[in-house]
Amino acid sequence: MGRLIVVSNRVSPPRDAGGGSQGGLAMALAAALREHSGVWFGWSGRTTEAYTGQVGVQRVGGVTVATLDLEDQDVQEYYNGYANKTLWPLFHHRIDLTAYERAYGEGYARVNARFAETVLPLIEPGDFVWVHDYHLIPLAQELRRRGVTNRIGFFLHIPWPARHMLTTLPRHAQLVEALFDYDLAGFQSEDSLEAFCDYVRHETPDGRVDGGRLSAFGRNLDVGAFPIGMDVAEFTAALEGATAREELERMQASLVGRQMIIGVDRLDYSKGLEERFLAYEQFLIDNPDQQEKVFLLQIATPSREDVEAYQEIRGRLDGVSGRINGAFATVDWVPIRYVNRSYRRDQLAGIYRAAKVGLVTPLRDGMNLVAKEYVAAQDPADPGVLILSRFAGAAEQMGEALIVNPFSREDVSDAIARGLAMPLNERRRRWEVLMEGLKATDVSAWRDRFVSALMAPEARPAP
Ligand code: ADQ
Repeated sequence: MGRLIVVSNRVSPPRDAGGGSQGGLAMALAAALREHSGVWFGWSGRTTEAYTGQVGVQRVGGVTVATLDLEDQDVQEYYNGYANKTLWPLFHHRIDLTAYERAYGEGYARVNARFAETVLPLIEPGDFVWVHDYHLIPLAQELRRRGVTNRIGFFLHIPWPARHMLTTLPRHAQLVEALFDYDLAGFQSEDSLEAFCDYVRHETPDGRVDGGRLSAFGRNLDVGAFPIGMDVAEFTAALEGATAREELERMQASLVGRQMIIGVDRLDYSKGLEERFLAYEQFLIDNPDQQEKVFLLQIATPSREDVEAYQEIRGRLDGVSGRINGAFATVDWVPIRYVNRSYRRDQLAGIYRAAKVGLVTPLRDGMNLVAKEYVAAQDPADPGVLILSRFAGAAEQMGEALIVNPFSREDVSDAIARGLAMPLNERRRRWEVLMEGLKATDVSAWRDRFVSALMAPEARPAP
């Protein structure tokens, strides 16, 4: 059996075998790489004045990691540009924020070619290549041009956009055609898979959809929904550790008899934070008896700060949270605790557990692992309630959450009221179903499903 070569924009192998406070995705991929004695390849995160093409190889936590430095122009055009100012907003249906600049497209193509050139010597006959996310859609095409015939799979962590959104992108057909150089393309949800099939059916001259096998541009592509899971075992262990327990006690002491609603997100316009604050304000207006009895803790860690849209949303959130706090706060109660720092996973576990309601209301999200982590962190004897946007991929799997329309303040306000008042037996019944689902579809199951579909396509069960 060949080795597994994982390629992603950034590499984040666990620093030690246990993984410390790192995320489940890094842990899951590292475990697969150890099992298949593979290599994880990606950008080092460093820039050099001029591109060198040199690859740094290291062993980290039992995994071979190979990294490439990029030059400043690459980072501007490929990473900040095409990836984060073009594809990210477009795939999250924000064409108002999408930059349609040729230079970005050229930088994207150039960096994908550079990735291909540098990873090429690492690929041996029989190896399997697994490419991650929107940064690297054309990578297989670049590898094929260089003679690679190995099986190559692609997994998209973000949603695939609706056809009419995608067609606003100049050269959209090129982007989709590039996907047909993979052997397998995986999506987070049935919704994303369906949107991709819809494009192939209607926008390609020879497109055909036959179950999980598509054909277009004279080639075939296997596709499937592979909803990513969380590392339930790692998270449960973290929850039992001293840090999580201390954090839980600290949070409980700070409640002073109030109920906490929690939001945890990267500070990103796709996460619906402004709409969430306004919906919570609506809840305070609709339920005056609840004022001073609840508060919202919103943890939002700044990200992509070089991109203007992120600076702008940060400014707006400062404004909205400040206005709501100014309007409703009393001498000993602040309605929104808005925190811009990041927390370790074991701290987060304790914080989630102290919250009566988990408020996860992205406007559009590939999956959303915070929804899953909130559920996994709950006390089985007295679990909290998850409120989840219908536009998160997670909603397809988590029907026992209170599913809401994040664009409707009233809808979210009603759900908050319902969640806070939900009787224990209903909370337990819903939580048990959700938790069973998390365990059955955890990150190892996701990885194994994808890797086996890539390595042994004939063994793949019919969809
Ligand atoms: P993200 O958009 O980053 O990921 P999400 O899945 O919600 O979104 O979070 C990923 C991880 O980051 C979670 O483990 C979470 O705990 C952590 N995290 C988020 N905010 C944090 C904070 N403020 N402090 C500390 N940790 C925080 C993309 C897609 C998602 C998809 C994932 C995985 O956008 O839809 O679920 O990839 O495929």
